[in-house]
Amino acid sequence: MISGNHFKPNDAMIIVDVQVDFCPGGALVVEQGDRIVSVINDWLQAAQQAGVPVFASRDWHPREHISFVSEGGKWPPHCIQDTPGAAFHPDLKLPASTIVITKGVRFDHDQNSAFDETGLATYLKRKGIQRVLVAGLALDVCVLATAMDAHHAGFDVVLLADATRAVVVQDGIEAISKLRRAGVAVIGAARAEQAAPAAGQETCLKAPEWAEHQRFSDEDMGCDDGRAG
Ligand code: VGL
Ligand code: ZN
Repeated sequence: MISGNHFKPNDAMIIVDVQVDFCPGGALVVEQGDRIVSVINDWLQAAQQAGVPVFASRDWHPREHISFVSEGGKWPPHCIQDTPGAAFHPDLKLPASTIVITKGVRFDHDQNSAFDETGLATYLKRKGIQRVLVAGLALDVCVLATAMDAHHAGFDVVLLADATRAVVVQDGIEAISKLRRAGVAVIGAARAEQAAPAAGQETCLKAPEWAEHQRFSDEDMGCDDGRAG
């Protein structure tokens, strides 16, 4: 269970691209992408109870977007504006107050990060937000870019490791390493209390369930608890 005391007063949640096309059966499948939905719903419920604002980004490409293989990009066509694949996952329970961030609409470059030319950092600062909790798809692409940009914009950042999955699992593990090295707190749902660790307390994380069959180094996860590596 996730309770309101996992939040601090100036928190916001950023749910990245939990869309049909990134889930099994979609156009750009993230393996187990759908499994994060119930985990995120628990966080969303707790966020609502705590009065924590929720932001949800969506990839929202024009047809023939430059990120598509046909245009010299690296991805199959996905999340095309107003198609069923671009919809949020049907089981995702976004609060009515959710602010949607639409990205990937530009003709000149892709926007992996929810902060890329969206004005989001400006808005969050205006609202006094100091820390963002980030979850969603895909860890190695848009979640990584969003969490990194949030960090560079001066926010404290928490990645919810059980509420994300990668296109390429190994790249997801590298994304976690990179984020940790940058100073992002990485927490698992089972250790949700670490969303608000005591000052100076070392974050120690088990390998998330999705990566348990992979080899984790101590550096990836912060400590060796016997499950990792
Ligand atoms: C994403 C690949 C292409 C993502 C978006 O949301 O992570 N990945 N476009
Ligand atoms: Zn895209």
